[in-house]
Amino acid sequence: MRRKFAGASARPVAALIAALVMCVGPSAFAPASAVPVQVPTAIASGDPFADLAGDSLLTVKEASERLESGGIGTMANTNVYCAILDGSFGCKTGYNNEDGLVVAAAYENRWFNSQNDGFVVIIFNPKYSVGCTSTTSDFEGGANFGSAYQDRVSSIKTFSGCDISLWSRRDLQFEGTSWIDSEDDLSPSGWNNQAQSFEIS
Ligand SMILES: [Ca+2]
Ligand SMILES: [Ca+2]
Repeated sequence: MRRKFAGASARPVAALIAALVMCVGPSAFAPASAVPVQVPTAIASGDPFADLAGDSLLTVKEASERLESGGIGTMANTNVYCAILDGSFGCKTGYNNEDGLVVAAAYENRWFNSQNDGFVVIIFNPKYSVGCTSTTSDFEGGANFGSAYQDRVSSIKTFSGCDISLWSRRDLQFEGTSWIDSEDDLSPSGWNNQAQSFEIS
Protein backbone atom coordinates (compact mmCIF):
# COMPACT_ATOMS: atom_id res chain seq x y z
CA MET A 1 0.00 0.00 0.00
CA ARG A 2 1.27 3.44 -0.85
CA ARG A 3 1.76 6.03 1.81
CA LYS A 4 0.72 9.56 1.04
CA PHE A 5 3.71 11.74 0.38
CA ALA A 6 3.32 15.08 2.07
CA GLY A 7 6.60 16.74 1.11
CA ALA A 8 5.37 18.37 -2.06
CA SER A 9 3.14 20.85 -0.26
CA ALA A 10 6.07 22.39 1.59
CA ARG A 11 7.37 24.27 -1.44
CA PRO A 12 4.40 26.64 -2.01
CA VAL A 13 4.36 27.40 1.71
CA ALA A 14 8.07 28.26 1.66
CA ALA A 15 7.53 30.46 -1.39
CA LEU A 16 4.67 32.22 0.36
CA ILE A 17 6.80 32.84 3.44
CA ALA A 18 9.61 34.15 1.26
CA ALA A 19 7.19 36.48 -0.51
CA LEU A 20 5.85 37.72 2.82
CA VAL A 21 9.35 38.41 4.08
CA MET A 22 10.11 40.42 0.96
CA CYS A 23 6.97 42.52 1.41
CA VAL A 24 7.06 42.99 5.16
CA GLY A 25 10.79 42.84 5.78
CA PRO A 26 12.68 40.47 8.06
CA SER A 27 12.29 42.77 11.05
CA ALA A 28 8.67 41.73 11.41
CA PHE A 29 9.83 38.22 12.33
CA ALA A 30 11.62 36.87 15.31
CA PRO A 31 15.37 37.55 14.86
CA ALA A 32 17.75 34.58 14.81
CA SER A 33 15.15 31.81 14.77
CA ALA A 34 13.77 32.87 11.38
CA VAL A 35 16.68 31.01 9.75
CA PRO A 36 14.63 28.66 7.46
CA VAL A 37 13.83 31.59 5.18
CA GLN A 38 17.54 31.87 4.37
CA VAL A 39 17.89 28.22 3.34
CA PRO A 40 17.07 28.55 -0.40
CA THR A 41 20.14 30.75 -0.93
CA ALA A 42 22.39 28.08 0.53
CA ILE A 43 20.76 25.40 -1.62
CA ALA A 44 21.36 27.35 -4.80
CA SER A 45 25.04 27.86 -4.00
CA GLY A 46 25.89 24.23 -3.33
CA ASP A 47 23.72 22.29 -5.79
CA PRO A 48 25.35 21.82 -9.22
CA PHE A 49 21.92 21.02 -10.69
CA ALA A 50 20.14 24.01 -9.15
CA ASP A 51 19.33 25.49 -12.56
CA LEU A 52 17.68 22.28 -13.83
CA ALA A 53 14.01 21.34 -13.47
CA GLY A 54 12.66 17.80 -13.51
CA ASP A 55 11.92 17.94 -17.23
CA SER A 56 15.43 19.13 -18.17
CA LEU A 57 17.34 16.56 -20.22
CA LEU A 58 20.60 15.78 -18.42
CA THR A 59 23.21 13.59 -20.05
CA VAL A 60 25.49 11.42 -17.95
CA LYS A 61 28.50 13.29 -19.26
CA GLU A 62 27.12 16.69 -18.38
CA ALA A 63 26.13 15.48 -14.94
CA SER A 64 29.60 14.13 -14.23
CA GLU A 65 31.21 17.33 -15.46
CA ARG A 66 29.02 19.38 -13.18
CA LEU A 67 29.58 17.10 -10.21
CA GLU A 68 33.30 16.78 -10.65
CA SER A 69 34.21 20.33 -11.67
CA GLY A 70 33.75 21.51 -8.12
CA GLY A 71 32.90 24.87 -9.62
CA ILE A 72 29.89 25.45 -7.45
CA GLY A 73 30.09 25.18 -3.70
CA THR A 74 32.65 23.00 -1.99
CA MET A 75 31.22 19.58 -2.64
CA ALA A 76 33.51 16.63 -2.06
CA ASN A 77 30.87 14.04 -2.66
CA THR A 78 31.22 10.39 -3.48
CA ASN A 79 29.56 10.04 -6.87
CA VAL A 80 28.10 6.63 -7.63
CA TYR A 81 26.68 5.73 -11.04
CA CYS A 82 23.82 3.26 -11.27
CA ALA A 83 22.68 2.14 -14.73
CA ILE A 84 19.10 0.92 -15.05
CA LEU A 85 17.10 -0.19 -18.07
CA ASP A 86 13.50 0.45 -19.03
CA GLY A 87 11.29 -2.42 -17.87
CA SER A 88 13.88 -4.25 -15.80
CA PHE A 89 14.91 -4.28 -12.17
CA GLY A 90 18.49 -4.02 -11.04
CA CYS A 91 21.36 -1.61 -10.93
CA LYS A 92 24.46 -2.19 -13.01
CA THR A 93 27.60 -0.31 -12.02
CA GLY A 94 27.92 2.62 -14.40
CA TYR A 95 30.63 5.05 -15.39
CA ASN A 96 30.70 8.82 -15.69
CA ASN A 97 31.56 8.81 -19.42
CA GLU A 98 28.66 6.66 -20.58
CA ASP A 99 25.97 7.62 -23.04
CA GLY A 100 22.43 8.07 -21.86
CA LEU A 101 20.37 10.32 -19.65
CA VAL A 102 20.28 10.81 -15.92
CA VAL A 103 16.82 10.00 -14.58
CA ALA A 104 17.36 10.78 -10.89
CA ALA A 105 19.90 11.59 -8.20
CA ALA A 106 19.64 10.29 -4.63
CA TYR A 107 21.58 12.19 -1.98
CA GLU A 108 22.91 11.19 1.41
CA ASN A 109 21.99 14.56 2.90
CA ARG A 110 19.04 16.89 2.62
CA TRP A 111 19.18 19.90 0.33
CA PHE A 112 20.97 17.84 -2.31
CA ASN A 113 24.18 17.66 -0.25
CA SER A 114 24.55 21.41 -0.68
CA GLN A 115 25.58 21.92 2.92
CA ASN A 116 27.11 18.58 3.82
CA ASP A 117 29.28 16.35 1.66
CA GLY A 118 28.06 12.84 1.14
CA PHE A 119 27.27 10.29 -1.52
CA VAL A 120 25.08 10.97 -4.50
CA VAL A 121 23.74 8.03 -6.47
CA ILE A 122 23.36 9.09 -10.11
CA ILE A 123 20.68 6.85 -11.60
CA PHE A 124 20.76 6.81 -15.39
CA ASN A 125 19.52 4.90 -18.39
CA PRO A 126 22.32 4.34 -20.94
CA LYS A 127 19.76 3.79 -23.72
CA TYR A 128 17.75 6.96 -23.18
CA SER A 129 18.04 10.00 -25.45
CA VAL A 130 14.60 11.62 -25.12
CA GLY A 131 13.81 10.97 -21.45
CA CYS A 132 10.97 9.28 -19.63
CA THR A 133 7.42 8.97 -20.93
CA SER A 134 4.97 11.40 -19.37
CA THR A 135 2.71 8.71 -17.95
CA THR A 136 3.65 7.12 -14.63
CA SER A 137 1.80 3.88 -15.36
CA ASP A 138 4.82 2.39 -17.13
CA PHE A 139 7.77 0.84 -15.30
CA GLU A 140 10.93 2.55 -16.55
CA GLY A 141 13.31 0.57 -14.40
CA GLY A 142 14.23 0.32 -10.77
CA ALA A 143 16.75 -1.20 -8.40
CA ASN A 144 17.76 -1.76 -4.82
CA PHE A 145 20.08 0.77 -3.32
CA GLY A 146 23.38 -0.92 -2.53
CA SER A 147 23.95 -1.94 1.06
CA ALA A 148 26.18 1.11 1.57
CA TYR A 149 23.40 3.45 0.42
CA GLN A 150 20.14 1.95 1.63
CA ASP A 151 18.40 3.66 4.55
CA ARG A 152 20.60 6.71 4.04
CA VAL A 153 18.95 8.80 1.29
CA SER A 154 17.74 12.18 2.56
CA SER A 155 16.86 14.14 -0.60
CA ILE A 156 16.06 13.25 -4.17
CA LYS A 157 15.92 14.99 -7.53
CA THR A 158 14.74 13.81 -10.95
CA PHE A 159 15.71 14.83 -14.49
CA SER A 160 14.81 14.08 -18.11
CA GLY A 161 11.07 14.10 -17.48
CA CYS A 162 11.26 11.21 -15.01
CA ASP A 163 9.74 10.68 -11.59
CA ILE A 164 10.87 8.35 -8.82
CA SER A 165 9.08 6.38 -6.15
CA LEU A 166 10.99 5.21 -3.07
CA TRP A 167 10.25 1.95 -1.28
CA SER A 168 11.00 1.10 2.32
CA ARG A 169 12.20 -2.44 1.63
CA ARG A 170 14.28 -4.06 -1.06
CA ASP A 171 12.61 -5.20 -4.29
CA LEU A 172 9.89 -2.51 -4.13
CA GLN A 173 8.29 -4.04 -1.06
CA PHE A 174 6.30 -2.76 1.92
CA GLU A 175 5.61 0.97 1.69
CA GLY A 176 6.25 3.26 -1.26
CA THR A 177 6.03 7.01 -1.78
CA SER A 178 3.89 8.55 -4.46
CA TRP A 179 5.81 9.88 -7.46
CA ILE A 180 8.47 12.43 -6.54
CA ASP A 181 9.74 15.06 -8.96
CA SER A 182 12.06 16.76 -6.49
CA GLU A 183 12.26 16.71 -2.70
CA ASP A 184 15.01 18.59 -0.91
CA ASP A 185 14.19 17.12 2.50
CA LEU A 186 12.57 13.74 3.00
CA SER A 187 12.22 14.25 6.76
CA PRO A 188 8.78 15.93 6.93
CA SER A 189 7.15 13.05 5.09
CA GLY A 190 8.86 10.46 7.30
CA TRP A 191 11.07 9.12 4.52
CA ASN A 192 14.46 10.34 5.70
CA ASN A 193 16.94 7.41 5.68
CA GLN A 194 14.10 4.98 4.87
CA ALA A 195 14.53 4.04 1.20
CA GLN A 196 15.91 0.61 0.25
CA SER A 197 14.72 0.47 -3.36
CA PHE A 198 13.26 2.70 -6.04
CA GLU A 199 11.34 2.69 -9.28
CA ILE A 200 11.37 5.17 -12.15
CA SER A 201 8.65 6.31 -14.54
CA1 LIG B 1 20.90 10.52 5.02
CA1 LIG C 1 6.80 7.15 -17.47
